[in-house]
Amino acid sequence: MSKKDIKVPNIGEFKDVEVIEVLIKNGQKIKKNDPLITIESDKSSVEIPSSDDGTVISLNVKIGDKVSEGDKIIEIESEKETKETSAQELTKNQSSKKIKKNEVKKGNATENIIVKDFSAKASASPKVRKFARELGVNINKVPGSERQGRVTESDVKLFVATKSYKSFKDQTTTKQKIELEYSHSDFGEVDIKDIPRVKKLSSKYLINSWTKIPHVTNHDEADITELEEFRTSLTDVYTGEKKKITPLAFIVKALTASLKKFPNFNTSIDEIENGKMTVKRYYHVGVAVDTPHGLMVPKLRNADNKNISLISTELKKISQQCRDLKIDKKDLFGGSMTITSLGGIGGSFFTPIINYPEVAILGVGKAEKKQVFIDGKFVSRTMLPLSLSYDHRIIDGAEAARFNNELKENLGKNFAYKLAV
Ligand code: CAO
Repeated sequence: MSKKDIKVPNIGEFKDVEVIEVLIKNGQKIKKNDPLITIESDKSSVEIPSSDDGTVISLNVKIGDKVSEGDKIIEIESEKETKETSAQELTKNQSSKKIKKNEVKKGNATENIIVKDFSAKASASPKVRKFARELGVNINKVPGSERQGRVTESDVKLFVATKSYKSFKDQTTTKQKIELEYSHSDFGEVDIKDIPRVKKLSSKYLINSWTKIPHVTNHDEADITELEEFRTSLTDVYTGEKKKITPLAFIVKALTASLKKFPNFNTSIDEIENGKMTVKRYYHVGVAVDTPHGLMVPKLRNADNKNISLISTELKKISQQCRDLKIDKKDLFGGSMTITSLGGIGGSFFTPIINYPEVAILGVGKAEKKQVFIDGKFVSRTMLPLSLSYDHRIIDGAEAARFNNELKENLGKNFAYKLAV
């Protein structure tokens, strides 16, 4: 047994570049050429493979770190006798498809490093290629979202949507272009900063949603007076201390109950042209989390089968994982419907953008005490602002208003969630 450091080899012009994926864990057995990390420059991304077999005993990089040649990625324990580990050991037999390997010097050790460059020949299934051809799209220009840049049908759709938006924008922003003839710095001092990676990634989903989905937002208010009395009275049975459960856990529960009555809200339309929609039988509620890196939307899986305490615990866990960039990528996909709550920050109504490919999103504002006219007199009630945006292709305004009524019922004084703490 011997210990060995695996370092970043010579990677041409990639210097001080960001780690965007860590593909291995502590304790994991790895083989020579297994991908360890993915790094990304402005133009392309690169997977760094292992130069040896062994078991990972320490992980020296995390997502967001900047690395250059010679930086230690991991330490491994090898069963073999120690051999000199160097970039020169990297072999040419990388099984993964090479997409482009310019930027790598001839005879250099990094020949088998995969450089993904979108101008190179795309990797895609014959079905996806046919689909792109039918839409008149050059598949080699489509950025692939799968590992090693493989292009999926959704990537092609997103590419088309983004292009249509761009040409629409080009046609409609002539005036703005004239204004942009001036540089920002013509008017004073400015700083140029990198747009955070999470924001860059989410922008394509936001544009896709905004340009493809005809959004409508219904606003309403739920009377959560009794819910708030109940929530703030909760104490831990063992310690007697107040339980720290925010209204959001109750809203998740009320939402899943509403989704069960209104299955249209738990659907996705992948292709309106083929006349099909997917009705989900699961209830995975997405929750928008504000992180220093940008907005992320992890899913609370099977929220219908979980009690309020468990939902609250999981909510804290997944939001922290997002903030630490430790969330599994898969946990950001596969949702039923999303809740975006600004209740802890402030504000009442807003117009949330649907988290594509879902068909609805619930915006929640800050609950406030208000004077409400009930049975001929004003009474003080705690009112929660709701902003429900929906895809008008599938959901009609009347159905949305009924959905809000159901939601208000589930958050209201006959709250069934009481049984579910
Ligand atoms: N009305 C009144 N008070 C509320 C409330 C509401 N609707 N929602 C939360 N609060 C209170 C909580 O009870 C908590 O009070 P205490 O400090 O007294 O315990 C406080 O506000 C802070 O709550 P929180 O925001 O930390 O927790 P949460 O469970 O409500 O939210 C999370 C968790 C992850 C959703 C939140 O931290 C967050 O990131 N919010 C922002 C989401 C966002 O950016 N959405 C916009 C997307 S569109 O760009």
